[in-house]
Amino acid sequence: MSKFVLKSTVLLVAAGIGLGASSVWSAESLQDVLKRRGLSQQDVLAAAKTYVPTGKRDEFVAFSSGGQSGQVIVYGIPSMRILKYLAVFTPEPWQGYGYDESSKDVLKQGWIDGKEITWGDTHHPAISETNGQYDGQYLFINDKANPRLAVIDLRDFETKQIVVNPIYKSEHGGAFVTTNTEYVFEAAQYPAPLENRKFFPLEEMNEKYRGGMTYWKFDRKEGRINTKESFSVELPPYWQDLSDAGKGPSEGWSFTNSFCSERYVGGIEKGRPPYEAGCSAKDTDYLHVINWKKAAELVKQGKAKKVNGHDVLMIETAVKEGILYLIPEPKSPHGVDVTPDGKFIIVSGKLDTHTSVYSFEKIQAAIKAGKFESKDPYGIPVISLKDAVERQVQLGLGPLHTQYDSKPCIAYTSLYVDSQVAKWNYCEGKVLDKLSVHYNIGHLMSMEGDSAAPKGRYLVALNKLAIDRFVPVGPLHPQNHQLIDISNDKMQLLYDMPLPLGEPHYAVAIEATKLKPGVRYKVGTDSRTDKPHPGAVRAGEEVTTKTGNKIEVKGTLIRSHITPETIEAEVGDEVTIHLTNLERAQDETHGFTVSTYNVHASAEPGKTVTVKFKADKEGVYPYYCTEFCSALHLEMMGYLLVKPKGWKPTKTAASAKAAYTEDDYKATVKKVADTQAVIDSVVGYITSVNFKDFPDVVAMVEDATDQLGKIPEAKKKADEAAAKKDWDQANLWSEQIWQYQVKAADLGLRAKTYLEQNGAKPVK
Ligand code: RUQ
Ligand code: CUA
Repeated sequence: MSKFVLKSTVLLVAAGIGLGASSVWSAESLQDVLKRRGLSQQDVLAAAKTYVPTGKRDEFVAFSSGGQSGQVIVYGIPSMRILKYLAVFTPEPWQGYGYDESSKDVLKQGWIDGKEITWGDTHHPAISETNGQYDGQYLFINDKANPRLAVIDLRDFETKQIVVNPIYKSEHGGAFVTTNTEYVFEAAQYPAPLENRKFFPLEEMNEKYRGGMTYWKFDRKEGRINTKESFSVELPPYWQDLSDAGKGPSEGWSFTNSFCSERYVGGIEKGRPPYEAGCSAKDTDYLHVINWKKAAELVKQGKAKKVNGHDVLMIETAVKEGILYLIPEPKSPHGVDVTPDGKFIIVSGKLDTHTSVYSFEKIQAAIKAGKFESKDPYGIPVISLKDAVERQVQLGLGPLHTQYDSKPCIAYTSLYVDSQVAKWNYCEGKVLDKLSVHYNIGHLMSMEGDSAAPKGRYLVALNKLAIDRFVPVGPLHPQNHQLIDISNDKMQLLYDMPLPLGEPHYAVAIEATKLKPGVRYKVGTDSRTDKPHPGAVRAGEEVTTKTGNKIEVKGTLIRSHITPETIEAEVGDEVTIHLTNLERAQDETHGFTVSTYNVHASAEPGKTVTVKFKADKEGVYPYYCTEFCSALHLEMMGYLLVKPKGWKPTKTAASAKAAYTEDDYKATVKKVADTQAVIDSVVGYITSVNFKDFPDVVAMVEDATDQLGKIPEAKKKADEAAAKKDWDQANLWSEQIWQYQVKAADLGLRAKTYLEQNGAKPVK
């Protein structure tokens, strides 16, 4: 039908028939559109660089912090199309996150002091690395507000683990990974006593408050952080900020900024100057330089002290063992970024117009020579700035973060106050180009731009303010990510992308081809353990059991019914429902909810999910599939019947007046036969080509075979009923046969289209 309409429109236009050539919309030329929409050549060029036509995909995938939403936002580059929100620290209903049992368990790992926390302030995502390069296997992100770190498996884009920092009360400089993701680390932010639930007055800041650096041991085989083998290095109560891991020659070391090394204690309400004044009084703060490899060995040798049950290497030990050094850095620094070759560390001071390039070689030489300008109040050796710095470059006002290009020595630094990106050469100390952004850029991100092998091409400016860029939506503005083309000498601003979740702090982007997520689970998988789910059943094995007041349902989901279709309970029963999605076709997700019981699950193909609740109110509660999965999705439902205690039925299933006649039954049988002819022709086509070479088609064929496999059972029931002239039953079971056929035919047609579009070849 739609093909026909399209064709006739084309014909009309070609023949010049219609309302006169100039008013035929489809004949509008590019020039006409430019004029009508007021676009310049430059705009069209930008559009051509970002437009991704239907059916085509993006080159890069960005993972952006979702800020206070506690989530991660995934979008494509250069189209800037949002692909997904990943539920991390915050319940997210669509994915069932926080509404089914296994995801509730993940969120529960993030409870602190027995308290449920339902949000997070995510700042810095990091992709796992192999030899310093993004490998696309895992994503990590921190929560600044409630010091935590999450592990997301990029095989299914699900959050698998949340760990609570055992000694911090706030955390900012994470997540960062070491060259082979041996450790994921995070630095503290606001100093506090390390011991949990311990009070010391602010006047004892210098003695009792501490910062720190935590190295979480990542077990790649398990895909989880091993908390037992993780440790921290105690640091002075300087406000630690961002960090980065050494690589290449600097591998084994980590670098962490700090500000407020004044250790100022505010109190504006007592007439004292506020923190913002007291924390930026000095001209320099400290870059912390830590040999984490040696620190890990020292911890293994038992040189750490247990604080809250966690290994902490104390400042005194770290100094004695020569693994901790400080270097002055001007002034209130924020970003610290190791160059791709690992030779330099670039630091920008928020209140300084310079960006400093530190040389790892010089730092090592000073350490080796024992050449220190002083010790800080905690006895940590301080290397002088001039002994460590390679050069300082004047970039502009409020430099913050630096990212790297695929071209050697080229870096991009965000200038917060100037609202600009500076492109510069850190080997020669030359500014090459500047581009204005809108407005007040924080982080910036080039493609794989913090790895050992940046990919260049694009840069995204993560702006703090959007101001006038978008149609107004009230005082709370969307965030603004601006896409910049960096493939030429001059940067070109291409696109403004409003992000409806805030505040995104940092983002990372990876080549799309490096991501290899699955499209289905092995049938009966618990996605959080990656093992067979104990509540999983196959088709025909569905069962409901009751022991005491505990009801356990092991059911299945397949287009278009939930088995079972009734769950009977008495008030006060504890109900556990496990559901296995039997589908193998891509994107055939079913959802599940029970009216008013605040449960929801998303069961992607093959997954088994569990919801649990107490049936604490008498009544009738429909449950249903929440994803529009098929033409009869609305019929994919059932009833939870919560009966009063001791309730007995007064009526048996009454033999109501027959609703269907023999003619109805015969008509249905005819419909079934006609549909079978369609199926046979589709099957004929599929088996005539090399469909087995296409895993997606094989999955669809399996699903279709599943559906067809249920027909004999239904046919037997229909035949038996017809023999007894029970036309109701005979007709309804025949209708069910037709339902199985329709689903099989739908899958078959999808498979056929796929084969035709992907060049299937005939087989003999
Ligand atoms: S922040 S604008 Cu990374 Cu939390 Cu710098
Ligand atoms: Cu399954 Cu809708």
